[in-house]
Amino acid sequence: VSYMLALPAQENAASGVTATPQSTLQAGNAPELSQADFDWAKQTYFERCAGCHGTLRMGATGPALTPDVTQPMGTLALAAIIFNGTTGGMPDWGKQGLLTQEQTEIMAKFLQQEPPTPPEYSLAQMKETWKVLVPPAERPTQPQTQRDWQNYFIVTLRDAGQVAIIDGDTHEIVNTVNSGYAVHITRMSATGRYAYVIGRDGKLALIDLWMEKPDVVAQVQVCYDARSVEVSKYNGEKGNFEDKYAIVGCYWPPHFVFLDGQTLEPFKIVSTRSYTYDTEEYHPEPRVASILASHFKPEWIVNIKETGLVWIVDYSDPNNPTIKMIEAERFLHDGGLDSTKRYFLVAANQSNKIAVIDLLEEKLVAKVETDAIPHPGRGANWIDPEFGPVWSTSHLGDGAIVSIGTDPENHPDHVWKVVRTTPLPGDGSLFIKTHPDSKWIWVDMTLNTDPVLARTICVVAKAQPDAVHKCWQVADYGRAVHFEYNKQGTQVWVSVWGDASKPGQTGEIVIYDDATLKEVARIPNLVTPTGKFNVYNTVYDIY
Ligand code: DHE
Repeated sequence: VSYMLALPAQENAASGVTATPQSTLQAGNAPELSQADFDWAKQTYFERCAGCHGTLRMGATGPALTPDVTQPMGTLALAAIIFNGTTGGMPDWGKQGLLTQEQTEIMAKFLQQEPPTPPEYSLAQMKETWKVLVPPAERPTQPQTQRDWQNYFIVTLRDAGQVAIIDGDTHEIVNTVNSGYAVHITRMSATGRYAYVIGRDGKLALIDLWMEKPDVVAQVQVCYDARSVEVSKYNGEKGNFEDKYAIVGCYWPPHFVFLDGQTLEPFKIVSTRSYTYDTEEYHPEPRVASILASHFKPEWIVNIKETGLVWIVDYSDPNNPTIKMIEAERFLHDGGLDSTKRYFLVAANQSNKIAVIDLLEEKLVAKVETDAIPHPGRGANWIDPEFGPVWSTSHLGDGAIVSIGTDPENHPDHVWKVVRTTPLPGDGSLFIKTHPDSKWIWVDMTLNTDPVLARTICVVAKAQPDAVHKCWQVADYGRAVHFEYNKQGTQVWVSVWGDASKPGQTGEIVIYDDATLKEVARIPNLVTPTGKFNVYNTVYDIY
């Protein structure tokens, strides 16, 4: 199955690239490239490289790749990095067999050219893609299923361009629906009734979980490249916004979009092009990283990666939104709430810091130095036997879990400090998870270069958090990635990425009993299962 992302047809015209009649391109000192090679490299860069290096190649998770950087390096040095990867997280595209030697050289030459700028995307274009398949008036007025729909898991089947809706009680697949390409995350509406599924290609699907067989009831594309979606959750003095609005955060174009929560009609676009928080330099591509809904105010916390600002966006008057811009740290990525939901902790991954935002007072309260490249997902909240309430992250660049004190009231000496570092057998961790009722913290090492560690997971005992309690291989192939608890907090689901072309190794979900750590079930034959979002835990931010 191809998981290629296609740039829209008008991209070529708008960038002015293919419109040029000449057959070779050369910018300044860049090596020559035929038009066909340039077009191939442009598309491949967008699909494989832009996520980390930026569409305009200004750098974020990966370093900047603008001609002033790449031309002095030259074709050979660049091609070697593209082929072999680096220990800093650059994948070995050649060794993995995804690019040939010739293709890595074409890419190396392309990187020495000026980056082409993809087109913008207007509300009118969004509306052309907008479809309401089942209008709100024709949807069920109460759940049509005997199943506990609040215990459904929405599971990304990344390379299939689908999500599976799986019953958390019976482990049966209730339905598999087509979604955007390589779905990144799913968030539930405030009541849990709707699931909002965002594809990497900016396609948003709305699934009604009250249907007997949950299915897509509306869809729309709001950008070419996206990673985040969130819903309005507030219900209080300022009104009831439950299930009312959704927001999608885009990588390209750099903007976020407000949509009607019931129909997905897009109605407001806010550009994030602006100035870096520290040097006040214009940035043409500040991408929208994680978005979280406040539980206390009609607000979304929108993290602007390249400028390092956390925007608190008030959605109570969404056509005239007020935005408070909080200076935080550059390269904001993923994050979550503390156990009281008052504080939001977000990784500034390439700065090796966690920024802490007080959502009641709407200000930055701390920047905490961590190990290399923190990558918390939404993190893990638990009570440390010595330091009280903490929030933890694992890291891509270091084999360690770092725990940060989160209790200003009763543990003021430890608050917003790293109170504990728990070593792991390896680096390359993407996700960590726990549940308030669990005695464990679960952690993966998905991107470790050792294939055995990449499919190994570990648990740390909250009662003895100095070292891991136990590590084991989840499968004898592939990589283990991402955890989610069931609604009861008694079982943990782990994904295994496999290879769809190898029988018996397609990919699966492995389910463990949280009390005993014993395997209880496997859901086999899933194509690259990735993020799993339990309805109840996602609505209430339980992690
Ligand atoms: Fe993710 C969360 C961006 C690579 C799986 N990822 C996020 C979020 C962002 C993001 C901004 C937070 C969303 C939110 O909370 O609103 N991810 C990016 C990238 O820019 C990056 C580094 C490169 C890219 O090109 O996309 C990237 N992510 C990956 C992967 O390679 C993963 C493992 C598989 C995939 O689908 O590509 C992956 N990202 C996930 C998952 C989450 C996520 C499963 C949600 C975790 C959670 O529990 O909340």
